[in-house]
Amino acid sequence: GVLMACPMNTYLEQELEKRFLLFKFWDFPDKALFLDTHRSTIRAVVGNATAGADAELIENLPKLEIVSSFSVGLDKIDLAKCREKGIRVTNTPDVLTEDVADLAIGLILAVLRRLCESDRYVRSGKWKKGDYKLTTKFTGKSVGIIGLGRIGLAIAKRAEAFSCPISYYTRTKKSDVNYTYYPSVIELASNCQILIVACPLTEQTRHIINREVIDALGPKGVLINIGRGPHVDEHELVPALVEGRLGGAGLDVFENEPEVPQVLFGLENVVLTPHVGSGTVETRTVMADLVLGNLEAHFLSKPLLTPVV
Ligand code: 8YV
Repeated sequence: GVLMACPMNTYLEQELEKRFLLFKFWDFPDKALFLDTHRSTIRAVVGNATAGADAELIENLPKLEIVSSFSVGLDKIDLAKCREKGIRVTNTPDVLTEDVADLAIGLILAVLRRLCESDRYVRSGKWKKGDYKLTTKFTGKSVGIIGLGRIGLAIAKRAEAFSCPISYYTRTKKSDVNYTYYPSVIELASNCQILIVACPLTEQTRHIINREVIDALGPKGVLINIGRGPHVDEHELVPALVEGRLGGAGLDVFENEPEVPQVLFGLENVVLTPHVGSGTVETRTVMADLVLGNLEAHFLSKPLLTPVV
């Protein structure tokens, strides 16, 4: 049996149903009863950025062999517990890199060139009456990236095409890139106009965007988050945007998504998207095939396609 942790993709769900005895966790409101009944049947969990396999679920599934995540991010999986118990873990790296990087650039352009506000301006008929405000140029702006993994590098490559000087923060300096390195997020934020969060969510990166970083980015600075909501301390971000202490933000992820702070809905210096970085038909299909391929490889005792643990 395979347990799907939450709804994620219809094609994946259908294909899992064809191959396995599929349990959809959300079909069972009484989780304890469900686990009592099916604990010895479930050998795999399919999770994503919303729900994965925490210590409690793992402890409740004694026959669990593999957690296959429909995401590159692994923050919803207790990796230490999986290692300890010999449970394999896979994710979906590489296949979504370009879409996420594309969205990061899209959010920058949407915030600086006020694309969403402009669209509302035309639709509402205000153009006929009006006096449209000028926007802000993207080409040549300095871009700072937190996390220079696959996604960070893909964003850098795109920003280079916009003639942007690139700088970055990672725990250790990269020897194979020519971008400017800053050993702290504060220094990075002080030296760039657009700051992009593109690192994994860990204990060390939770609230990596705090009051100090927001102040360092400043009233002309723009924050882009295509990582995870908890990278940003929203209790600091929201008032900074309201008071104009931060110039703007393009946010694809939120601390308590799908809950989004209501105050943001009234701000024109903010562009909000519903965690859709990898959300194209093309990419989600390849991600689903990767989840299926990993499960198939595991159950045939073949090498996993994208193993993490
Ligand atoms: C997905 C993601 O949104 O890959 C990740 O880490 O956040 C996303 O690609 C999500 O897991 C899809 O359900």
